[in-house]
Amino acid sequence: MPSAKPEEELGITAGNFAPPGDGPIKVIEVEDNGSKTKVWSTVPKGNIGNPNERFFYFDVDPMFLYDQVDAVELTVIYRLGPNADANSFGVNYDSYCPALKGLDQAFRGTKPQRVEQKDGWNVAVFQLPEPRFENRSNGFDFRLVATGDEIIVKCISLRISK
Ligand SMILES: [Ca+2]
Repeated sequence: MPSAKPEEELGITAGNFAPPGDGPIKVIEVEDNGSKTKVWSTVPKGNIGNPNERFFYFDVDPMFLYDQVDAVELTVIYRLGPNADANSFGVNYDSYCPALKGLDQAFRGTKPQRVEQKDGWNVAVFQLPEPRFENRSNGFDFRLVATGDEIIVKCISLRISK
């Protein structure tokens, strides 16, 4: 099962577009149950496109999808900054969906998850039907999306859906 967190990228690699690129990120240290933990945070991307958007890109080891599968499940342990739009957290991913074409296929969207703002971490589980993961999302396989504030990621993992 591919997974990633800072300094432990096992089949999933975090992308970084330096500002003012499309998806700049950095590693930060946070308090987590009394100890310091490294997590990723997006950073504002400047004047490219909508400055309110946050994108966090990921690349997946091609061996994960060497066969076509119906769907994969993406689990993200995360929180969003306090000014994030509560209904904006979602995923865009490279899909083989035959009903979509071009960029709509390369950046197929999931339904956004409603974000509960609370102390600690949220867990989001996204179903990604018809995944293709051939680097068509700006050179990556999928990206997390939110608006209004930073996306802070502790850990991310993928598995083939049953
Ligand atoms: Ca890839």
